[in-house]
Amino acid sequence: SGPTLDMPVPSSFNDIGQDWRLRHFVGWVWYEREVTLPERWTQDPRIRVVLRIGSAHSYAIVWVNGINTLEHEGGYLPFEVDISSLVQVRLTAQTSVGPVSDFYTLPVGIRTVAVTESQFLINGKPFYFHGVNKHEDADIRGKGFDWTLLVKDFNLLLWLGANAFRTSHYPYAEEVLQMCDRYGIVVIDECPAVGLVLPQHFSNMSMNHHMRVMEELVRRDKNHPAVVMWSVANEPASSLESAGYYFKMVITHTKAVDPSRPVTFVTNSNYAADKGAPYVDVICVNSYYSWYHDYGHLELIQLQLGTQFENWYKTYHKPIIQSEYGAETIVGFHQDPPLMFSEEYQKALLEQYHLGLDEKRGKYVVGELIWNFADFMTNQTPQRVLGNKKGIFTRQRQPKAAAFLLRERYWKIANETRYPHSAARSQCLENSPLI
Ligand code: BDP
Repeated sequence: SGPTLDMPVPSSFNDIGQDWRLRHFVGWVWYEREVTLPERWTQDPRIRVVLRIGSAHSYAIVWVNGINTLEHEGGYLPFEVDISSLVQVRLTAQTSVGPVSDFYTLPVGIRTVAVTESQFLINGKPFYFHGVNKHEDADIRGKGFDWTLLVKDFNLLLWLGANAFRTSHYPYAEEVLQMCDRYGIVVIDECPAVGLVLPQHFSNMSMNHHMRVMEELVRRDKNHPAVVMWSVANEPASSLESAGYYFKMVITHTKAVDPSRPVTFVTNSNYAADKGAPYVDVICVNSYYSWYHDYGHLELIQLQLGTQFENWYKTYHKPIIQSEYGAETIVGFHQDPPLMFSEEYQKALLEQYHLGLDEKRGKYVVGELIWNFADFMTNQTPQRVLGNKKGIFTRQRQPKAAAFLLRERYWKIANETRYPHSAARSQCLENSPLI
């Protein structure tokens, strides 16, 4: 009928979006839904088809196939209407082009992905990842799938101007990838190989299992155009001798299963010691300068980052993504000059990283993914304050100061690099930095 917003039901449209006009809106809203009925329902005249509304507040007018069908006053309580005649009308229209049987639709997009010495190309054009790492995590819900949370997260990604995320550190629910396809968010799809740190993790048994997992991942996600690269692991002990053969095999196997996409793993090993890096298409490197290393020394970040990038590039001549960087930040902690754990420190650390990234952006650095999109729960350790607090949003999805900094940066990059002539298609897509 026109522009619409994605709106899971039940949920609060006041809370789910980032548009202030909806934050306090009270009044008429239009809710639209397309439903496919089983053929039998529409063909057998003895079957009554009843539309039941659980509740709609407070005055509702219901149209079915464009026909004003029912009005109801008063929220909270259910009401219903017999729509048998309406769905039969629709069937007649559909059968005029042939018999209709039960079906489901699978949207498939077409695009190409390629990697050069210094570029990541989507449809032949250089692409820069400006995005986040995520987790499937929220208060109470934990890892459980939740449409309301998912739509909120996508609204936040659009608000932020992000065009990409990595499914750290495991495959996410399929609905997440469906959303990425629709919203134009690019995905680095990661398998659950996190914590490969002991020599026995690189055994043949482990390797064979790893290959099977990659097959399963590719089989499930290969039809999502949003997926542009596979990540076979996060922060393995890739400097171990046995890691060389291991990653050669796992990466070669993944490429054989899907020859159309680049393959990587995310490293935190030293460039000179990493045995897996020769086999990846893109170097994805995590570093926590001024957090786990030289903590407190923000002034060293640019130097360290520059050295990191140059060392990796001169060794491998492959495009590089800064796949993690960040700082623990307790929302509401303020300190100036900045000290660790304050919102000011997170901002200052990001600023220094961005200066370092901008030095190499457009040369061979092809992306940056902040750690992390939102605070998330972990087991308790002396390094964690009720979980990991490196989110730019809190676990309740409210922005810390750094979120505004990142938003300005991502939209600036999006406006520099977005494809021209991309007309907005609907309200939910209109803000997508990718299309
Ligand atoms: C990185 C890991 C990530 C952690 C992060 C951190 O890849 O899973 O959450 O460190 O310590 O090394 O915050």
